Amino acid sequence: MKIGWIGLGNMGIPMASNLLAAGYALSVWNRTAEKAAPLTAQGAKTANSLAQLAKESDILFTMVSDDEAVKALYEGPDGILASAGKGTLTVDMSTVSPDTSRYLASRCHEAGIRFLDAPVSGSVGPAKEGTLVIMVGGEKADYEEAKPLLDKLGKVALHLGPNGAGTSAKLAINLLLGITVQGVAETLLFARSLGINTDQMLNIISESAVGTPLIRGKAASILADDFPAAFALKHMAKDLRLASEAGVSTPLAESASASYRHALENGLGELDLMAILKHLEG
Ligand code: NA7
Repeated sequence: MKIGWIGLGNMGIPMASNLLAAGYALSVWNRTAEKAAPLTAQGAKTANSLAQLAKESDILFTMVSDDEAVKALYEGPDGILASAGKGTLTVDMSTVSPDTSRYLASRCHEAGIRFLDAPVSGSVGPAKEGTLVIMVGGEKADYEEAKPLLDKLGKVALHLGPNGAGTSAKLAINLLLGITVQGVAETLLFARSLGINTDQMLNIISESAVGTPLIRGKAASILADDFPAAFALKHMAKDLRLASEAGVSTPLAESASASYRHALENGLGELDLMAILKHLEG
């Protein structure tokens, strides 16, 4: 089975690396070709073009920024729809709107190409450890075919229903993530205003019923006032925007969405989403 991987950003690199480490042969392609270097050092082949990779792969993973990026890969003149052979199984692991997943699935099906939406919960740490939570929409048989590979990327890979079900679940879990991180930031600033220092407050949160691995995992970053992207704030702003487009009443998420959007406008998009704290500090 020939495996192709497209998208070598913060998430794509460690994920593709895990497939290589598991012994799978992999060919990769990224818009910015230099980013493939750590993977070629690990034994990956690089494709000369997106079209070549799409043509040669039996299973083709995409892990890129957003709806526009995924559509560009599929619909471009030398893209996946134009180049992949009939029966190719494509697995889009990017976080995009459920409408985009369903649209691309239907374009793929018209072309005789198979399509799974399989976005992940978990940032760079779980991507490196292979402990992501993978949410899959599409045909059950296609899911079962992809599952041995997905199991190398995540601790769980769940089939949730037809195309769009994976991306729907992803927007739901990130709605909770966005609200939680905004809530932690507000809590710390509230406590600070009342004279409780951040170190003490983080300790209290960690020991309390609302202490979670997420919050404990952000503590060092918060205390150092240093926010390298485990999950970039720009992606959280995107996910809450996509959630709001679903037309469901989510008052807290809408408020958090405005907050992340303003932080993005203030130039914090490339930092970790926890940098929402910097934004709220003003
Ligand atoms: P990053 O680190 O921002 O990486 C984004 C990747 O997407 C990177 O490989 C980009 O290529 C690629 N990209 C972006 N736009 C395009 C277009 N138009 N065409 C082709 N490739 C593109 O994101 P993460 O790895 O953190 O996240 C990936 C997804 O997981 C995202 O949906 C998150 O919400 C969750 P580049 O290297 O810039 O050439």
